[in-house]
Amino acid sequence: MADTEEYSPPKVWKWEAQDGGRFTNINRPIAGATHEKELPVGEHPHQLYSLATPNGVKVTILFEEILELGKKDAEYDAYFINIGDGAQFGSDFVAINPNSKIPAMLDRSTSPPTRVFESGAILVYLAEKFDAFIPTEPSARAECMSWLFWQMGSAPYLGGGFGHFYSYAPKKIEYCIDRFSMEVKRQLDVLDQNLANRRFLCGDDYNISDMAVYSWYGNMVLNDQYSAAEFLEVASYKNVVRWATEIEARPAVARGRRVNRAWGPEEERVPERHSAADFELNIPD
Ligand SMILES: N[C@@H](CCC(=O)N[C@@H](CS)C(=O)NCC(=O)O)C(=O)O
Repeated sequence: MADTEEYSPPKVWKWEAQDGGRFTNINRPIAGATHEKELPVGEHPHQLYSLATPNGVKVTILFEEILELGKKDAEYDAYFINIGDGAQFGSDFVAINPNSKIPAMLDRSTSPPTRVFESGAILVYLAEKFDAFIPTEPSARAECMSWLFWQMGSAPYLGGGFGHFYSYAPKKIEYCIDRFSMEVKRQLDVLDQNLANRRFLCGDDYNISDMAVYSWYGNMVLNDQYSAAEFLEVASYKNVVRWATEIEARPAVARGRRVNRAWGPEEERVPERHSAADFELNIPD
């Protein structure tokens, strides 16, 4: 990769071997499947193909929250998609998500089965299907959608921008780190000010927007995402920390965070989830 200071873009960008850091081997400028690959299918109505990243866990948290309400029709099989190995470019996966990113879901309780991709769309689909964690009154629903879409639009600055340049890029580029630190701190302040007078993002009730925003920004302030807690002084966003701590203590959230996780302490991992019993096989202390 050329030095930022010296790099002068050619007239036409070419796809050449690049030193893109951690994701170099899977980055491609074209869409579509790279290989034929059948996906496994379990016995439940919902088949989830995912990974315990922030975009993945917001969906498994919602599944676990709905199941916690006793809605057994929300049962799901969650399969591990190894994006480091390029599993998101397999033919069956691409048929569910042409964008080749986790999470991707197939609802086999409809005929024909319904595919859903984009984590925000999956949250809305499931919340509407099970009439849970989504307000029905139009103003409350608008507020919920606003915060949900805020997350979908904002988190790429946190992950793809800040996280990439602070943690993953092959070298530290001050301009990029400054630009995205500024934006992420502004976003944390947006949340902090909103939560100053609200228990949850939309007021008194916990909903899918909390699950989505918690998975990114809650994880950031509580679990040192990108090892940047000190750098971004995340503890200073006290309302965000208080809100995230309350959400993280929910049993369904604790379970959802473990699904499709194949890293971290062995006993917390649940790489595949097919029933509640999968959590008991690895009970954390
Ligand atoms: N906007 C998408 C983003 C999904 C996304 O970026 N997923 C990442 C993991 S968190 C992924 O699958 N990356 C694989 C790749 O880029 O090839 C969503 O919210 O579902």
